[in-house]
Amino acid sequence: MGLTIAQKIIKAHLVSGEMIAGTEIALKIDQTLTQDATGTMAYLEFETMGVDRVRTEKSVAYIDHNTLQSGFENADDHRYIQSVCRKHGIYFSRPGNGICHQVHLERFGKPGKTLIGSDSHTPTGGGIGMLAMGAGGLDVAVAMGGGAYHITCPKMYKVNLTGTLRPYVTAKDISLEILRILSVKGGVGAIIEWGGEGIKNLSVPQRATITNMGTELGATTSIFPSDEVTRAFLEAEGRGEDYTPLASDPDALYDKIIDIDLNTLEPLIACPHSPDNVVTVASLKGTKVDQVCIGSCTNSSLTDLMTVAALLKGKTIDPSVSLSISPGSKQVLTMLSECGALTDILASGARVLECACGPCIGMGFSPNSAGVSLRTFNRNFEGRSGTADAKVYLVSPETAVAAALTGYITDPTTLPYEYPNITMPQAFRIDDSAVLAPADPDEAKELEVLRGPNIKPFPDAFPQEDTLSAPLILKVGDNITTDHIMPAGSKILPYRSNIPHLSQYCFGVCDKTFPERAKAAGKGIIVGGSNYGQGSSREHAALVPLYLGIRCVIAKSFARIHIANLINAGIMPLTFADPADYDTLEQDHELELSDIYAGMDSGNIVMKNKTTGKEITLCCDFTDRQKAILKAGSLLKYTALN
Ligand code: MIC
Ligand code: SF4
Repeated sequence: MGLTIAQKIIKAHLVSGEMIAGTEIALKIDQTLTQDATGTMAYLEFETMGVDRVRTEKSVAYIDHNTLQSGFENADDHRYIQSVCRKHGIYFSRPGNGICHQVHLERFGKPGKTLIGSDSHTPTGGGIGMLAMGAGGLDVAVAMGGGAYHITCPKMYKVNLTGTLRPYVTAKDISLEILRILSVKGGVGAIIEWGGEGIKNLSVPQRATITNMGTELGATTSIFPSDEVTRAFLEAEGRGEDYTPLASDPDALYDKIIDIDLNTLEPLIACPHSPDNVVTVASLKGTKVDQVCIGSCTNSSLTDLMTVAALLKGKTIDPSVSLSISPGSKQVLTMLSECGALTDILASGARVLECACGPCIGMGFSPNSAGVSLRTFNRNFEGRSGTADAKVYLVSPETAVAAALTGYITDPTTLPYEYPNITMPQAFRIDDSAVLAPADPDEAKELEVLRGPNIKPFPDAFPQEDTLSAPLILKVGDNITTDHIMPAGSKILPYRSNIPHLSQYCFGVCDKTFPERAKAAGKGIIVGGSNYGQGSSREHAALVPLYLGIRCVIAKSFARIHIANLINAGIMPLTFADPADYDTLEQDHELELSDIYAGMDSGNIVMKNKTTGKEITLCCDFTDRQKAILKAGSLLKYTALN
């Protein structure tokens, strides 16, 4: 039987397990990346493992999230990460050099290799045929130490593209279309391979927009073949030698096949507050817009921003709209500047921000009260922009410009301007001076790691006991994101290495009393709906509840990275045997789970609701390794024991 692209890479990296969907496999990891908001914790975890030098082919630390530096915290964390990198063999991409996924694609990604990153949008690397996956910081730390990455072997989905995109219809619209078809849960447990003759006309930056946003489907990752388009990109980056061709076998089997006809695709828009809440731009025509933000790891490539500049050239934005543009990397910004496109952008009235995540993670540029903000980003979760009642819509750069120019949601295909068909350059401008190499091993031994006062110890691990008696502290609904559990934004993000401080904001979007109530109870259980923990890879969404005493989360279903983070932190994730039992549970019910060890082996744990007297069967599907992690109390403890 033939293999899919992902299966070929999995086969070449399989350390243990068999390539059977739904079973646990362990993969050798070639490359890792971290960003600063998750990186500080990941490097603290790496340090406790006592490994001198990373054992990957390449590990890179990026500073791109926490760049506001409104106090000493960010700068201290950057200095900590820089010093850890120099000592332990990790490349360090300085603040200002760009967003991790954009820079990694430009300078380091390689077809056929495995990459894990402590950021959920690591699948961006699938745009050049890498098997690139988001992971919790601890999993990345283990991979840096040479350990394998454990995942559930995914199912294989294929999306076939036919036809060609019409002017003003873009790769972002393809991403929104697949979200419309599959929803934010539709990719859970699957890898999505993109193919069909329609991909021939998609450049690597366009492909990377699609694999980046595949994260919002809940997919393990998304991947394109490595073909002549990939070769052209790598050659333009001066890395032709990194090219290897990669394609699926003609008789490869897929669990699902979806066809999308590019000829008939229209500009699309995701409405508040979910990336799969997709309608046509035309259907919202005339909605007043207050703010437009262009950038993020989804849409900040040179081709995206050259298109934006060409559309803005010689025009000024509507006076009622505030427009920000954040280039994805120093390479993008430098090239925009050298060809004069930056001048066109500035002349239009746009505000040019740093090459960083910026508004995407609520680091500045929050909308006005109840403001309508059109963003080229990948997430529009409630409150993420920093303005609680803002209405954030996700769009392509073309639709963003149309709104900035007119002040209203406007279908860009109706603009009276010829479409600027910008193609990728033959050669990018290469300057790696903002990537600092690590010290050589002899010098490294003498180097000191520099720690600031914002770095606080991790919460204690709690080995799973055979009985758990605890109250239900919080009950939430479907599709709870890690932005609900552990919000980010400019006030909170600087404290990613300070769990006690972060804990005051836990679940603030859902219930501001949660931290106080959880702490007072000392031990607690959370109940959630389906797809609990979707979104970010932040392990803080497990570590902070752990600090507040949460020992178990019971949900209808979980998102992939978050369930791994819960287990790594020693919090037991369980599902309902009968989802209707969710309705019988209420906040403050006293719950008791007994014979947990036997239940972990049989797959069923019985929970008694001591308040109502009802018995509820809960399910788990833990591997032996996961059981051992929970019994040890955390992956760190388990790693220390083995
Ligand atoms: C995000 O887009 O939500 C983030 C911020 O990049 C996160 C990482 C984090 O929370 O630090 C992600 O996607 O994993
Ligand atoms: Fe940064 Fe936004 Fe991309 Fe996350 S989604 S890595 S915050 S740009």
